[in-house]
This record gives sequence, structure tokens and C-alpha cells, in this order.
Amino acid sequence: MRSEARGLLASALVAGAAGTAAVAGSYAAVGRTPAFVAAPVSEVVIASTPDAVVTWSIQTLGSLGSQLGFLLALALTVGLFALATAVAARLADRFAVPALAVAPVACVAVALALTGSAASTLAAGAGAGLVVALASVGASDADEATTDAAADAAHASARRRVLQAVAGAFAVGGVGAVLGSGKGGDVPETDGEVSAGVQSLLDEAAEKSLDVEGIEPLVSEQFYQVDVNNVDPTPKREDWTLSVTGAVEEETEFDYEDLTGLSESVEHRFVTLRCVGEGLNGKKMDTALWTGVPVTELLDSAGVELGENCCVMLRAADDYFEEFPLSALRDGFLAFEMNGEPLPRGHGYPVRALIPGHWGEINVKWLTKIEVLEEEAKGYWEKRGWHGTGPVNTVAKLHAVNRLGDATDAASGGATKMQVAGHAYAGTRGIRKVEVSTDGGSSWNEATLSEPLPGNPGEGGSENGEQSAAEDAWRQWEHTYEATDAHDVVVRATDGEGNLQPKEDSKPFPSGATGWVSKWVEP
Ligand SMILES: Nc1nc2c(c(=O)[nH]1)N[C@H]1C(S)=C(S)[C@@H](COP(=O)(O)O)O[C@H]1N2
Ligand SMILES: [Mo]
Repeated sequence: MRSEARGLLASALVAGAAGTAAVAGSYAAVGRTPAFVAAPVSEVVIASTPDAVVTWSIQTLGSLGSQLGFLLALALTVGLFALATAVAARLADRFAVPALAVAPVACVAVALALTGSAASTLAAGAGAGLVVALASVGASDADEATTDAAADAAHASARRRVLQAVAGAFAVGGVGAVLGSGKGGDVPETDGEVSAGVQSLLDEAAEKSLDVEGIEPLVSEQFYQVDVNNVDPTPKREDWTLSVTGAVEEETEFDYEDLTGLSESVEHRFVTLRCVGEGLNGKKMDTALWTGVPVTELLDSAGVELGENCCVMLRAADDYFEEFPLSALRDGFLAFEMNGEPLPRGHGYPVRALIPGHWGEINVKWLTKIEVLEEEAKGYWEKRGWHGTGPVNTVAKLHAVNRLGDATDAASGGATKMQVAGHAYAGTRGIRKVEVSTDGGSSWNEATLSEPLPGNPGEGGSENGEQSAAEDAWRQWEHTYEATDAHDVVVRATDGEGNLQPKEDSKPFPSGATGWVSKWVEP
């Protein structure tokens, strides 16, 4: 009985090791791409997660939620291969053939069912095969031992074989992690050099960034990312097409060359994106310099008449879809570069939509289709109760609290020189001012704002030598003051139309957080 239990545990460990090696093998071959064996499992996990849980996890866990979801998918995939290995080993045992002959075949079959990729499938089979082979090196059967000594020796050998299998799984896992992390689609490698036009705009942004410790410069160093799937699609530039369909005079299809071929219309725009699901003082708000063409250029060039239709649905390679008013699309932009480099895979390579002033969710990545609608329909998030298709709320964030001086400094008279800072954004309404209170909202001081980022130099650019300002970009704010006691700092913005940021607090769900950010500060 004891030995039977020990045998079961050993088989389970070997099967688990083989499952791990199968997944690691697949990862080594294709990385975190749709061909990875865990990708379809992750889709099933996401599809079967109740919408309420998705919404809750976005609000409370943020990106941790999707990471946990992916870990679960990985565990389930390992389990699938482990099960295949265990069943194969049982069958092999019954028909007295070596497990090595059956287990890898079973794993290949599972991999094939999960992904159509030959490389991914073969590597999964090879990983599992290696572990099963290690588990049978030096095998001798405990059941056939006739003496105690022989039984002990057999148990020792079984233990060794399990250790070999587990060690093998670790090795394959390590190799997989290294090889796989370097893979991820075919975004062209660049030498990091950007065009002179882009470079001068980036330089200007760097110059205009306030010199404050602890906040992102005007062009974000770490641009947030929100994806409905855990594995991003990997469309190729050469194969990419964008079709314009639905209620249009004539359906039209464009390819990447059509887009970049409109060289006269190529623009560089500083645009800020903000996720409707982020907390009031969250960090899912960032800015980049995007290169692309206005959507209308493309539609005009194909003679597509959008007429008086109500709305439009954008669709993407990851089956994401979002619907919004056609009027918003008319100001839309199709971006293929970010900060002078090809769009990174995670931000929608090869082409994404940018819809000025609207929440991030309708800025569809990996764009494949523009469908003109005659009646309203719901997008991916609206089906889940969100209302994130409209213009963004006004916000002033407080991300840096810096002590610039020292209270023990004789000259300070016991006060500490403090600095608070952050970003403010109100979409295309722009930011007129940011006010800071250091007494919990009783009195207000106007903060210093960064200069507006430059607008597109092409169109209506430098009239009377004055450069236009970016229409949809954030500003940084900063306020320096002296403090002796702990106090409540509150911050609020006024948009370019003179509207004060609403004070009333509301949660991100369903239409974006509102309220004034405040922080208790000890000097
Ligand atoms: N195809 C596709 N587009 C998408 C998404 C997505 O999951 N798939 N996420 C949306 C959401 S919710 C946001 S906030 C922005 C984020 O853009 P980023 O990941 O480039 O920051 O992309 C939007 N576009
Ligand atoms: Mo979002």
C-alpha cells in the first residue's frame, strides 16, 4: 500500500515535470505569441471568467489581475500535458511498451489540438519526451524485487529517476524562459535612430518637461498597456490589411503601403491615452509622439462616403471591437510609429487607431476593420457594462511629494520646503490651470504648468511664427511651498473651456473616476 502510494506520487511528479517541459518547450520555440500552447487556454480562461469578476479585477487588481489569469492558464496547460503524459504512461504500462514511446506522442497530440504551429507542437513534444526519457534512465522495477534489499535499491532508483525528471523540467524551463522571452512577433528591429523631425519634437518635449523628481516626463518612459487578451496578436506588416465596410458607398481595403504611401499626409502628434478603468490617481495615463495619417485621408483617397451614419465599429486582430460616434472617427488618426519607432507589438503593431480626447478603450490596437454602422451597437467593454466610448474626464494627478529642504536647516525657521507634482489631462478640452491646496481645500494656489507640447508642425503650424499646441496631450504641474505640520494636499484642474474638475467622487466603473486627488503629507 505504502509503495503503491509512493508509486502514484512518483508518476504524478514525472507527469507534472513532463507537462512543465512541454509548455516550456513550446515557449522556447514561439515565445508569448498566439502559437504558444498556453495562448488558447488563456482565451478560454478569459472567456469563462464572469464579467463581474473581470470588472472587479480591473478595478482592484489592475494588471495584476490579468497576470494572475495568465498564471492560471499556464497552470492549466501544464496540467493538460501532465494528464496526457500520465494517461500515456498508464497505457504504455498496460501494453508493456516503453512510456518514452507513447508519452511524447500524447503531448504532441495535445499541442496540435491547442495550436496549429508545427514548431510549437514539436518543441512541446520534445520537452515532454526529454523528461520522460530522464525518468526512465536506470529503471528497474520494484515490484519484481524479491528481497528487501532489492526492493530498497529499486525504491532508491525510482527516487533518482523522479529527481532526474524534475531536474530536466527545470532545465527545459530555464532554457525556455531565455529563448522564449526574445520571441514576440516580427516588429522590425531598428537601430534606435529616429528621423530628424521626430527627434526635434522629442527634444522639445524633453526640454519642456519640468525638472521634478518622481513624475514621468512629458513623453512617458513607461507607457501603460491594457489588453483584453494575455497574448497579443502578431500580425505581419506585409499581410496587414484594413478594410472599410458596412454602410459605405464602396467597400475598400488598404494595405500598409497604402498607408505610408500617403506621405504628404504623414503627421507626428503628441497624444495622451488614459484608461477609463484606472483609479482617480492611477498610472494608466501616458503620452507618446505618434506618427501616422488622419483617417479621413485614407477614406477620401478611396472615395468612401461616410454620410450621415450614426456610428462606427473598429475591429482588431485580437477580436476586440469598439463602437463610437462617427464624428469622433472623422478626427481619428492611424498611427504606425510610436516615438519614432515602429509601433511596439504591445501597442498595436502594425497600425492602431487614435481617437482624440476619448478614453483609451476606443483607441483600437492591431486595427483590421472600420465598419460604418447605421444603428448603434455595443463594443467589447460596453457589453460588460462600461461606458468608455466618450470624451475623457478632467483629472489632475498627484504622483510626486518631494522634500526639497531640511527643517533642521537654520535658515528654514523650522519649515520644510516641499514640492508636489503630477500631470493634468482633459482630452481635447486642454488644461487651463491646476490649483493646489495645502490645507485640505480651504485655500488654493495656482500651480506651475509645463509649456504645452507642440502641435503638428505641418498643418496651420507656425502661423505668425507661433507654433500651435498639441490638441490632445497632458501637461505637468508643480507646486513648491513651505510646511511645518502634516497637512492635506488637494489638487484640481480647470479645463480649457473653463470647467472646474468635478469634486464629487465616483469609482472608475462604469464611466471613469471623478473627484479631486488628495494626499496626507508629512513634512
Ligand atoms: N485591439 C485592442 N485594442 C485595444 C485594447 C485591446 O485589448 N485590444 N485595449 C484598449 C484599452 S482598454 C486601452 S486603455 C488602450 C490602451 O492602449 P495601450 O495598451 O497602448 O496603452 O487600448 C485600447 N485598445
Ligand atoms: Mo482602457
